[in-house]
Amino acid sequence: MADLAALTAAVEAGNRTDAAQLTQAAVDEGLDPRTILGAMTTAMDTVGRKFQDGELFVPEMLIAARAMKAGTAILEPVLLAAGVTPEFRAVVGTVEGDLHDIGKNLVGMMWKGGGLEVIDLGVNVSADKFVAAVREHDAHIVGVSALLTTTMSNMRGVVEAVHAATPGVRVVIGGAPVTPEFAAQIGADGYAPDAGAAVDLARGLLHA
Ligand code: B1M
Repeated sequence: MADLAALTAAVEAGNRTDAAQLTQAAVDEGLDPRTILGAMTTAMDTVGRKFQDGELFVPEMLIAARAMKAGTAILEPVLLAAGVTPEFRAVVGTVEGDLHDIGKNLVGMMWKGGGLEVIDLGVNVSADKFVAAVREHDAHIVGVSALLTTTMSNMRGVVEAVHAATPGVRVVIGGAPVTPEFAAQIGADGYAPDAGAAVDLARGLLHA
């Protein structure tokens, strides 16, 4: 019998072999793919919470995301065949001039783990590129990361350009030098201090 509790535990522990096998077993048994995905999302929610609380660190979060990827690789064709697609799409990128991508990648992984479709534009992304990607993918939310005090000022241009070109699309920001006060100052829709909090922030904004 499919063991979804074990699947949740495997993803949380970052065990990708078990995550893949347990996902395959659940698929073979004909379980609703959304239920299987839910078991993995639950694990990533726990990982995000523990990360926020300082109980887990970056490596554990990365291996959990990798285990979830092993499961979703099996699940994706089943979800597609069942006509299940993520309700919301997100565009993420590191702001223009900035090449740091580890935090941005974590946010992207956690958003995927939280059920969003994520389009990752990489690093050194201009405001125009963010806008073009939002239009191309009909995205609902944009996540912008900056690690340098010299590049965080470029976030203002992204917020303004996305809001002007695609009203209603939310822009959230984060990264080591970024503060909630700065986010408010540049008109961003939100700020998250870490990748776990970014999931709660996106959910709150998208379901508002
Ligand atoms: Co650079 N670097 N770096 N660097 N680098 C820092 C950021 C720095 C603090 C080091 C220092 O001086 N102590 C400093 C910035 C100083 C400042 O501006 N205040 C610095 C500098 C100066 C530079 C260069 C200018 C160095 C030089 O060439 N003279 C240069 C800049 C290049 C450029 O970007 N144009 C540079 C280059 C590099 C490397 C390429 C060598 C490498 C990046 C590799 C890569 O990313 N692929 C690198 C690294 C690794 C670092 C440090 C050591 C680590 C950054 C990191 O990945 N942290 C960093 C010092 C440090 O932080 N201790 C440093 C781990 C990561 C998980 O954390 O990205 O903060 P972080 O993400 C967190 C949160 O911030 C948040 O969630 C994550 C955790 O969950 N978060 C978001 C991030 N984005 C978010 C978005 C959100 C929400 C939350 O919503 C969308």
